[in-house]
Amino acid sequence: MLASCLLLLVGVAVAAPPASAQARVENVLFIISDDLRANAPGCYGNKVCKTPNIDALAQRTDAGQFTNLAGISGHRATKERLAAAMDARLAKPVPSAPQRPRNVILIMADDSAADNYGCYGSTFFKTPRLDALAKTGARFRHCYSSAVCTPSRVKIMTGRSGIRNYTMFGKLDKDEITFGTMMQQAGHRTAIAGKWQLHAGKNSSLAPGCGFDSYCLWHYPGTTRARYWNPSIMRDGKLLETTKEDYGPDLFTDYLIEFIKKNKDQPFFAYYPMVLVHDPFLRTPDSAPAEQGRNAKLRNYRDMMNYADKCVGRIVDALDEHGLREDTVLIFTADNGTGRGLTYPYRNEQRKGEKAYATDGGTHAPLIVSCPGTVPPGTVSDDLVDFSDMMPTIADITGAKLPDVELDGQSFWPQCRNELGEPRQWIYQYYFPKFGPAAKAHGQGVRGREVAWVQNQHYKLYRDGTLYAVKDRHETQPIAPGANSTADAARALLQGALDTMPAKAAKLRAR
Ligand SMILES: [Ca+2]
Repeated sequence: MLASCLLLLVGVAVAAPPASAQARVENVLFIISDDLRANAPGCYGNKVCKTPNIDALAQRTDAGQFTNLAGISGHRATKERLAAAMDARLAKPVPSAPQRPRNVILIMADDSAADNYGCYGSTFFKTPRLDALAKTGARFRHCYSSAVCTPSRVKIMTGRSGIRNYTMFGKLDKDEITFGTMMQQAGHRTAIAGKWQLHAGKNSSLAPGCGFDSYCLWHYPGTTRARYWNPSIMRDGKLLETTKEDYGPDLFTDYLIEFIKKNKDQPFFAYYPMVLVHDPFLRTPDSAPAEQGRNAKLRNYRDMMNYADKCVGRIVDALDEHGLREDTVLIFTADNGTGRGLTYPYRNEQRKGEKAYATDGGTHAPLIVSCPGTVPPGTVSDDLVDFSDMMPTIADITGAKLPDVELDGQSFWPQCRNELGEPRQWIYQYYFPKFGPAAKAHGQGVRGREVAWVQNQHYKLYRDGTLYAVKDRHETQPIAPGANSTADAARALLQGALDTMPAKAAKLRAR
């Protein structure tokens, strides 16, 4: 029967002989589809799946030269999607290698959930520059940070789960290898600007030890509390002299723009963990001289979101000015959900910030990737992204060598280019909250505070066995085993994933 026949197409690709050909070069391309039956492509009579390139391949023997084709997998994809994706790959020209390794700029806002951004459906917050980056690049709908700063920052910088390397709030263990070191060793110039807060306790980390050639940082040894007006900033070993007219976000952005200009002729990596939009919720340089008082907090927060967007836009403008946009991959995300003191409109509801909670509102982060000419406009991915994926992705983009340690991340760079890649089936989260109520629902070990879970786009299973639908945003309706077969299958998948992770945190210093 046709439906049970396996698809087999054979093409011999013959490269055009080079001008000074010494020998004929022949390449053989062998594509094995996963679960793609012969009734899926159009050339086997299917009227639903559009596969003109596979069809064309079936008609010819000089199929052209194809290289760089990875195996295609993804059991959750439909037959139609697989067929279309395979077809798109055949149509895609082999990208030419860039003249030099790409630059990477990673920008991470402080405390703003995905629903604070226009491109994620907000009409209340104004983020035109980020929305434009999403529209002309890639946007991921299922990126998850940790619920608060430190675990997110440690994870994004090291590519490792907190169960392997989280120690305590405000600390990055000095023995960990960061993406700064990885990029420095790869020969990129490196800089960091914004918020540090990783130097608490013994054997903690400072910027130079994490591979950054230069830095401009708040919450760094020698600085005091102010991050916004009259900010306290350590810049390459010297405390900046600032006045009450100086606004921290401007200074960090200026510093990185200068870094870009200085290094425009060589590969660079810049990490910008913004101080925006964490409290205190103060007016920005662009705020109207409106009355403060009632509603000032939310009004200011909205202005701060808009200002964070403006800072991103200034970085983009600097890249444009130096002709670096197509050589530079710009990644934007945020470290955790919106502050709990804020309530803001989103679509038809009022949402309260859920920072520090393990819920979707605490961990669902924006993720936008831009690189004109490489990242196709309008790319929207439903694949899962975990913060541990950032380091392998940066390595993939630049060709840098990953450190020889146990990593939990995997590259999402193929998905940025609208290719299938190897979609994650789950992400794992380990969380040791300093905010006690966050552990109330599912805290287990180390005096009831450890919270661990695995999730995919649809379900979330805590280590204590409680299962929720991800759309149950406030996790009020646990799903009992046996309630329905879809949930049971998800439970089995997620439990299997949980079982692959260590039972105990390797470096936790509980206080
Ligand atoms: Ca934060």
